[in-house]
Amino acid sequence: MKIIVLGGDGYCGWATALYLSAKGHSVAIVDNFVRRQWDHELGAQTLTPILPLSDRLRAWDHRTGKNIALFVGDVTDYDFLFSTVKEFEPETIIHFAEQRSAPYSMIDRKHAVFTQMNNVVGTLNVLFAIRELQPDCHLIKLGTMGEYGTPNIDIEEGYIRVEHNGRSDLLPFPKQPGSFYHLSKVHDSHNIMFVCKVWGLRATDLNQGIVYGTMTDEVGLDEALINRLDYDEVFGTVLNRFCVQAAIGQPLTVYGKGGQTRGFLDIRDTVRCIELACLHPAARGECRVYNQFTEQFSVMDIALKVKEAGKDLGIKVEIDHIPDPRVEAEQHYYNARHSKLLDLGLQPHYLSDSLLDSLMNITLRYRDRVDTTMVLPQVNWREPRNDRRLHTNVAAGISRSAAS
Ligand code: NAD
Ligand code: USQ
Repeated sequence: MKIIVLGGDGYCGWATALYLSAKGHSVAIVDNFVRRQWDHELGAQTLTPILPLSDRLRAWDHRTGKNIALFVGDVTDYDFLFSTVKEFEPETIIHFAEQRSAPYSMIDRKHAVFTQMNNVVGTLNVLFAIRELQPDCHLIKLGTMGEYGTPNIDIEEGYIRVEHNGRSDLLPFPKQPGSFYHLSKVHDSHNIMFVCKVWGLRATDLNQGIVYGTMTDEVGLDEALINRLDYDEVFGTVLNRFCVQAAIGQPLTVYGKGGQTRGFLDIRDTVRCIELACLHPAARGECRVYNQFTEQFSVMDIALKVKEAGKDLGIKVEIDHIPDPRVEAEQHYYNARHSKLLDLGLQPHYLSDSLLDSLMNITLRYRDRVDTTMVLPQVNWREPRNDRRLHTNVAAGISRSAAS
């Protein structure tokens, strides 16, 4: 299959591009390296020392004899996207190329506006390019479980049957997103659903939970192929962050009570879920929604698991409860369905002790690279920064507010 991976230099995209290339598909990566720029902006860097993309691709070619094509550019630039799709003629486009951090989108007005423009405009461009050039192409779009929020009823996979005043309909599941980033995904989902209906495009919207881990079979082939592992407060996600915090002997930063419950999955399951979606495309005019996670845990469950794993490795792990910088329910009902990818054949890697040990071992290997000033949360949902007063970069703003 000819597959374009938009955002293939990122965390999920890199692992996916290698996995699909290893399976014999013809893969092209599209990326504008903006994720690497955000690290510069924030003064952060991945725990693992990732190489420039051209070096990573050379290493992949050298190791496996497989070539991954590269198109460097911005998906919000329609001329660039158009020429890329025209040249590569993909049968599937996997769209990871968005700003994916909730805290980044909540820094201030500029970051909120940028996030929604980047994500919504990029996705609209992808939809128009498919319609104009490859109307049969299957779009696999990364959404998020956070689109649903935490309703007090079971979460369905995309749609819910509603009975109202004696009538019944199958409707999109209600959305209660918790950040400008999560909202951008809701806007995307509506646009995708709309074009499947009006233009007959085929799409799979994968509402993914929080991904953890960094190792896949392909990434593990060579140090030059190593994937990113973010631990900073803006881009680090909770389980990856807790493993790094344990490795450097800092208390785990549980926000508030830690009863916030989310869906989680191993990065090895991310790549397999994408493959399953590729191999079983949506029909023309169909907009499928799959909930892509394998287990649900509360933040406290995760903290206690990391503490336990620390014991096995002889590390004493402490847990701190710090004021929650986000506006979210700290205790709530959560039960989300996730059977459609299992029905297609997903065999999950559950969060076992051995898996946590291996993730902790990676964080221990690179712990000298950790910048401890990047760990505590500074972005506050209730108090966005005033961007008119900010003429320096965000990192400077963050250290100023930390100092005051
Ligand atoms: P990432 O930031 O590591 O990767 C995104 C990549 O897209 C980066 O390489 C970036 O440079 C690129 N990109 C962004 N905007 C672009 C643009 N306009 N043009 C070209 N390239 C652009 O993110 P990730 O963790 O790999 O997440 C990938 C997708 O999966 C995102 O859409 C995210 O919302 C979704 N997702 C991620 C997680 C998670 O836990 N990481 C969970 C659920 C959903
Ligand atoms: N949290 C802590 N302590 C921390 C970090 C986070 O208690 O040090 C809490 C947060 O308050 C939140 C939960 O952990 O309740 C998850 O936070 P997160 O930063 O791990 O994940 P989130 O912001 O939800 O975003 C991540 C990805 C995003 C993806 C989303 C999937 O960055 O791209 O869409 O996970 S989901 O959570 O299902 O929406």
